[in-house]
Amino acid sequence: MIQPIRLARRIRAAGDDDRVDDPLVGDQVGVATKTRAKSKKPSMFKVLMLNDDYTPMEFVVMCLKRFFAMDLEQATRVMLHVHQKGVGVCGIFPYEIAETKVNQVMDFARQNQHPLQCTLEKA
Ligand code: TYC
Repeated sequence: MIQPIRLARRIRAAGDDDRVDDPLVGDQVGVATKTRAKSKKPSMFKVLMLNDDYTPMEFVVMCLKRFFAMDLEQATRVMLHVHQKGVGVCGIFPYEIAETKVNQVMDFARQNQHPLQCTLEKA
């Protein structure tokens, strides 16, 4: 009687590499494997805005709208929070995005000769 060839059944998942379990090679017949490409979730950073006595409120609101995609209401709420408490969170991002946003705010403030300060903190 002819024996059917057993084929390796393999569960594939997103992030698999392209290794194949060949059922005709070696003794690993019919072994289901699941491999996953190594990926690490990025650590997140808060972007903080600091209060000062000189930067106009309208300028802070403009920064929050421009660089953090806030609408007028959100931006006004965050600006007033910073004005009253001294510091506030503009958003939480992976390191490189957070760093870029800090640089964008600081460059824009410098170009307009405002002392506005923005910084990073591990979330
Ligand atoms: N304190 C500023 C003023 O009274 C306004 C201000 C708000 C400045 C938030 C900086 O991050 C800031 N004009």
